Amino acid sequence: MRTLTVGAAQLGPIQKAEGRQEVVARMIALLDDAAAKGCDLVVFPELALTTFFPRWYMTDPAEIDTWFESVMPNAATKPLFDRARELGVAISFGYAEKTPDGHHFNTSILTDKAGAIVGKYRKIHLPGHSEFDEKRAFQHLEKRYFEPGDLGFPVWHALGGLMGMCICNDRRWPETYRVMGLQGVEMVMLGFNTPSVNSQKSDEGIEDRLFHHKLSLQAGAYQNSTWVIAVAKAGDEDGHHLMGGTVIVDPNGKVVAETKTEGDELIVHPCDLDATRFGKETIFDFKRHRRIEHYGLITSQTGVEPPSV
Ligand code: CDV
Repeated sequence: MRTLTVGAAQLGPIQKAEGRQEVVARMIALLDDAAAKGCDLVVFPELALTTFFPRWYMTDPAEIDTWFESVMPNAATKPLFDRARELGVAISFGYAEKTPDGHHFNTSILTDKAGAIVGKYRKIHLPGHSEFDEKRAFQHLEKRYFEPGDLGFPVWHALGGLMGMCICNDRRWPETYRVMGLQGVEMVMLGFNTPSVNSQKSDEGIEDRLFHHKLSLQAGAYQNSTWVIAVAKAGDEDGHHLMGGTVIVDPNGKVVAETKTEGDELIVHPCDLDATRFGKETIFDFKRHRRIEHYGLITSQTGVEPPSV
């Protein structure tokens, strides 16, 4: 057995006025709890340091940049890195990244147990729109504030296993898991901020949203025989409700741990990375069973093109 004890550290709402220092203090409290419960790794949500700012329409580049981090760790997050190193616990969390040459990404990182960053992922499937959309009940401006990630879907040898990351909307796309699955991924870590109502369809509420969320995670885990750790930012952020639904999914596609609240909450599960072997060596033994000669459309075409009549 190669057991990695994982803490999925859900964050409750972060209001627009809340500073990074306050949020980092909440993250450290969850980290302390996780260490006391024997965690090797703690996973936090997407854009963990701030409110989900892409709901706000902004035009001033200087104002937009206040939501971004140009160095990591920085003054606000150093206490988190320091505590993780003291405790000997690896961490993963999401933040808005501004690169030295001015690019903007929705990013997540993985550290080792000494607090060194060993993996970085930049969100590839950016949902939403880039201009103000008056038809929506609320805005989702990720395409305005971020560029699509430029690092692919890497998998890292870390923490005794093969670790991968994706972010929020990426989890709805089978390609996300399969590209990591083809690198042997044993654990996919992801954070999310999902509003509990569809901004373009008011009758799609929290029940449907949680269903689609779990459906995607469970399928991705099963079809690639990997653990999936999915961590929410939840609750009411300045009148905008985010669904919870933090879960740990095993390589059979079963939910083995789940949060009960919409606040800061830790769930812990001992994840045996060797439990990924059976699926990878039998029904999802890719080398034996995949038929890539029939998959060309997946990478040669984006939209739907029905056959001619
Ligand atoms: N932060 C996200 O990527 N949110 C998206 C939108 C579409 C709700 C999601 O897939 O959950």
